[in-house]
Amino acid sequence: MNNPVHKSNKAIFRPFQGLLLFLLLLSSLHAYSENGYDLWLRYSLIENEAIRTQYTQFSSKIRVAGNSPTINALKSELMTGLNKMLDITPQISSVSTESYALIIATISNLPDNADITGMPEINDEGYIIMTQNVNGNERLIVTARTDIGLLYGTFNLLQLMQQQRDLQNIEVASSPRINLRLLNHWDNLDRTVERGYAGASIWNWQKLPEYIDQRYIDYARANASIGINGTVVTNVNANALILTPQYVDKVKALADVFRPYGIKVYLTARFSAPVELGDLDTADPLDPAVQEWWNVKANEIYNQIPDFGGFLVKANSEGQPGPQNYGRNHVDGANMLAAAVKPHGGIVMWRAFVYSPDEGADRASQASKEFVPYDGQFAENVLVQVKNGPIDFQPREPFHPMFGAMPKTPLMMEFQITQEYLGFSTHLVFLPKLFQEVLHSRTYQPNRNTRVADIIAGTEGNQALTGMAGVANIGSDINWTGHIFGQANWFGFGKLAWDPDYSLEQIAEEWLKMTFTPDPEFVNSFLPELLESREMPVSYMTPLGLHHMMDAGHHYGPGPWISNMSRPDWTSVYYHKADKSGIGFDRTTTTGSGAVNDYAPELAKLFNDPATTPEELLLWFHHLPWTYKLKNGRTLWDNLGMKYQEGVDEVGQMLETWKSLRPYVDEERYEEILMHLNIQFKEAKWWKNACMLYFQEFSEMPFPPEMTVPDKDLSYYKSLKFPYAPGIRPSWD
Ligand code: BDP
Repeated sequence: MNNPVHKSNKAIFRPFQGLLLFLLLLSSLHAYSENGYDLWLRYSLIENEAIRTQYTQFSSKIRVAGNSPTINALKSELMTGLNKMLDITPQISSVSTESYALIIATISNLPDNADITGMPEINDEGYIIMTQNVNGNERLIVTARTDIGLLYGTFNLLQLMQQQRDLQNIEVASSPRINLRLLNHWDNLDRTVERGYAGASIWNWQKLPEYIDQRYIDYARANASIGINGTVVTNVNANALILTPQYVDKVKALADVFRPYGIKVYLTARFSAPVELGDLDTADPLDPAVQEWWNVKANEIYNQIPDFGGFLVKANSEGQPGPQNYGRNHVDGANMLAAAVKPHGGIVMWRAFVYSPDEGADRASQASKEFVPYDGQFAENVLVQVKNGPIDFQPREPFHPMFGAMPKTPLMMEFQITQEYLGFSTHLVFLPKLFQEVLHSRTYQPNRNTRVADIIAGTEGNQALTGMAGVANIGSDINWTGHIFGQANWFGFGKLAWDPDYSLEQIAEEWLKMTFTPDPEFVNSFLPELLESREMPVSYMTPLGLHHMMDAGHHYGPGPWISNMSRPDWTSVYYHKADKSGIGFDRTTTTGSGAVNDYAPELAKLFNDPATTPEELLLWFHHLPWTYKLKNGRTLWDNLGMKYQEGVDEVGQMLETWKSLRPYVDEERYEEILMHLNIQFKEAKWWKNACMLYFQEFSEMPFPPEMTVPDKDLSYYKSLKFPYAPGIRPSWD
């Protein structure tokens, strides 16, 4: 694209006045090009005079009380933000007098005449932002119980400013509802990222601990700005080397960078580390020598990193070692590690994503079968980390039936922010909508109105430990997430981990405003597309409850024909079960796998009957004839074709909307997003064509008239191979 108006904001004289005016308008909107590195912390200059005057007034005399690395981080963010947004150099004082226009201080440090009575209670990480009238002048107060709370409050204030919100009479009181708000990086020590689509790992292990990349600081800023307070820096498919002193030194350097921002570091623990690091010949969790090995290891780590968070463990799953290798169980394994970190205040997050050795059982039931019997047996500093659905981060799954089924165990949510099964970093998909759909699902246990969100926030079980993890989509790409809209998923994850009831519209709106522009024309045009984008891949990949039909290994593109893998539950045919009689996985009680009974009886009853199963989950629970009639009176076959087509058409529509927003977005990001949308459109058609041609071999029915007929035949789609698709685990090549 070679449009001069994007290169300069100087007037360009042309004979046609109308055109000139148009160009001038464009040029003022396109002051400079951006590469996405600044995320939602761009702090662009505020041009609205009224808003700017108000903010400048509040920024005229600032007092930030306290003195700690966190307060220093806060001050530096405030300086940067105000300087860029208002083009001023703010004066920040720590001296206590009464005449400040903006006061940032913990509750115990507030001046006598600052009155916060009547504001809702906040917890230790929460904050209050409010204005007060002192002698006829408005004063802005940011207060909290702790310095971290103040940092969160300041970030929030800066976000309100970026959104150009009127701060007059503002009253915000906000506290996180979940304690552990963590990113999980599936990053390997060689800097490859399992299921990473945004370049290499941001952790430069070779240069650590001495070399501190500016990215580490910006990573911490971005996370703190959305309330994320922990990070697991290594892959769940773990490498024992990370536990050696050489690497712990490097992890310490990261922990030192993150600490002022309230972010704790966690590591993945390879269960066989005592053997692999050459010290013992067993990793049996009941062996006292093994227990002692972990105690010593924990001491070593805590000596270096006193606030180390603890361990995340993937055990006895996909080839990872675990207690079952020694005839022990998950409780034995988790509790042994928990005992090692307990004296230091650490925790263990034990993953429930397991593969049973019994391949005959329904994969959807495996975790429930293995874990539910252990309810109440885990040590008090253990959380069981459960994926949002019972299979594996599919475009749509019902919520995981373990939520609600283990009332005596703290269950932690695991979402996937990286888009392994959702088009990598090429497809625009607003995941917060998927996350909230799960969080708001009713479990019916322990109570009728209990939702998944209530269980993970601990309100049902009164548990002390609560947590939510997101598998990060972050890499060394200049824009962090490969696709600029991938940033919205990182942002939205943070907001929902803070409050699972945060409004989706608000998340989308805040992010659009801060990432692009608060111009209502722009925001109002793209907001509906963003919200709708969650449903698009469901329609063009796996509609009506279909799941796990991605091509094998790398999971890039359609592979409904995949049938020959070392485990049947890694194949697509295992999941869709298409044959001449119909399609879908029968999980009902009488004729199927019985997996419906992993849910509360109320739900099992609904899911047992196709007539009462929500249509979007129909083929998850039922194997139905191609001619089965859906609510619209059309056959299942026709509906499949219509859904696939709908997904394609909606992407096409989103692409057109984006094109219409060209005047509002700088050239670089506009073009990047446009190119990605074009790829998504092409790939949506690929999915539709490949799947419908494949299923037609079984249905033997003509495509519904609504569907565009594929322009290639099935053998073409089957022939496509992608040996170098990104994100694949090296050992799975
Ligand atoms: C699967 C991924 C695999 C992960 C695994 C896990 O394909 O790379 O290691 O999940 O969560 O979705 O452990």
